[in-house]
Amino acid sequence: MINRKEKEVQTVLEVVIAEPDPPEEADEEDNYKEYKMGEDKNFQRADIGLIGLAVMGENLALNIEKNGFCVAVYNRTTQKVDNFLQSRGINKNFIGTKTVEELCSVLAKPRKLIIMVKAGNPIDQFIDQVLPCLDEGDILIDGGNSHYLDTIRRTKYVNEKGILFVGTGISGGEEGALNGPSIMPGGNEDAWSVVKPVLQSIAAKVDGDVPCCEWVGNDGAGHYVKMVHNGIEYSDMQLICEAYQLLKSGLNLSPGEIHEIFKSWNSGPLNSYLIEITSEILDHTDEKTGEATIDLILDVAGQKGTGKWTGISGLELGVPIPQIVQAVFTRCLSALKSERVYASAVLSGSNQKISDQSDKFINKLHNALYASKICSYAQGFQLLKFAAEEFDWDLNYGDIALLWRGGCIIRAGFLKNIKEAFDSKSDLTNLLLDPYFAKIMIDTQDDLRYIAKQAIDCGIPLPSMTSALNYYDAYRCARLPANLLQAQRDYFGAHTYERIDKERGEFFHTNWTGQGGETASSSYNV
Ligand code: 2AM
Repeated sequence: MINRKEKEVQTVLEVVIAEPDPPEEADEEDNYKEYKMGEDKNFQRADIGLIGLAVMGENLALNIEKNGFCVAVYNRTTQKVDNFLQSRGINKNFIGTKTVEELCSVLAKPRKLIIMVKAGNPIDQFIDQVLPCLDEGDILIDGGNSHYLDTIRRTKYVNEKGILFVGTGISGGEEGALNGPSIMPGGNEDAWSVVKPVLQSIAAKVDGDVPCCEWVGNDGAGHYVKMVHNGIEYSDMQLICEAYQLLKSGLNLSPGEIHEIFKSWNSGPLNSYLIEITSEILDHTDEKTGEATIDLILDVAGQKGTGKWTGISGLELGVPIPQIVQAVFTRCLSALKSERVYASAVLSGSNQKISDQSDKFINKLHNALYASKICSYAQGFQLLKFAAEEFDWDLNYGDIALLWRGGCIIRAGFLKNIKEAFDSKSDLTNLLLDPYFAKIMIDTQDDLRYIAKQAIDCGIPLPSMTSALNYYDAYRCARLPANLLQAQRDYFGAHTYERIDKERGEFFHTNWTGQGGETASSSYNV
């Protein structure tokens, strides 16, 4: 006998899962509370709910179910619920629901609901729709690509109604969602102990059984870390593309030859998901034409905005992340395809060719790519440090490196070394100052210079690697020409400057022309 108050739910359960009866003692509400998640497949109150059966939601639901949990699913277009339960969800521990009320009524308490709907307004709309059906202590988990400021706002809003909110970054695409993504949860820490068993069980694992899922921090911290992950991803991809272009246009290598190079690089310090898939992409042949697929793809890059968000945050917080911003702009430049084609016939470049034998060049290119990658991660982690200060997040950078070690798009062998760097010095100012990475930079910087020079001489664009080199050289420069910049600002705008022979914080103004007054802009603003 199913002892249910909700008649509708009973009907749905019978139709959808047709599972045996729950244990007798589970009839009462209190017993539901005691019921441990995932323990009894026959128990019909779901461990967790998932809203939004698009690609990520569907795969995530399957991942949660296969880890032993009963998942109630709901989608605005309810036909998708039926389709799912009749296809990939068939004969599995899912409960299909057709209304938000029904969804909430089948969930064990405290309710845990993962929202996988389109980022932006749809999330706010769904929150408003679901709130009346929830009780104090229930937990809403936004697993989409939400902007961290939205997550900060939503955490506060939902909290005021007595509900706990978790905004979690989930990276790894479709495959990761199904088999183990990297999960970056933030929000109300009170929710962590409740959602931890589910989230850690479905996350990617490294070193055997270490989950790539750890509590990140308050309100928007999880989504912020995911955003920076994406910014670094933009930069990683751009660096790989630059190496590809040098091998293709500089050394005139075929896709097959470049495939072999990336394949060999993947077994060294550059070992990473992105290098691995690059190698596989270059080995792919178009079925129709028999040509390398890569040569048939239009060179116009798309973007969904998370790189831009990272760039904007860097600008707002005043953190130098030139490679991430450069990667976004390089995508924008690629989009000007017809202009570029026209310009290629109008504007001349260089006739020089790469002068060295290919083996020597390829080895140096490997090191240049590695050095540039380190600079890019140094920028990403520095952005996190400034954001932690700004938003009062207690971020653990070693843990963040761990979260990115598996499951996500930027997963890479060297994140283990980044974790070690921050674990041994949690207040490390910049990754470049960690002894392990400082040594690599010192050892590889000449190769980065060599590659930059070759590209410049041959007229091959190298925006991100040269940006990395400039970052490195500027960061290690004890005296930059900003003294002149300050003088210029003071000359035309009386903006004042600090002096090397005085204490910091004391500001001076010079009457440069003898005609301006002594009034500085601190007291006089044009
Ligand atoms: P749909 O299938 O009804 O379009 C990705 O777009 C997911 O977000 C889909 O599951 C989609 O549902 C859902 N979605 C988009 N806008 C939504 C909204 N305003 N409310 C609820 N779900 C929405």
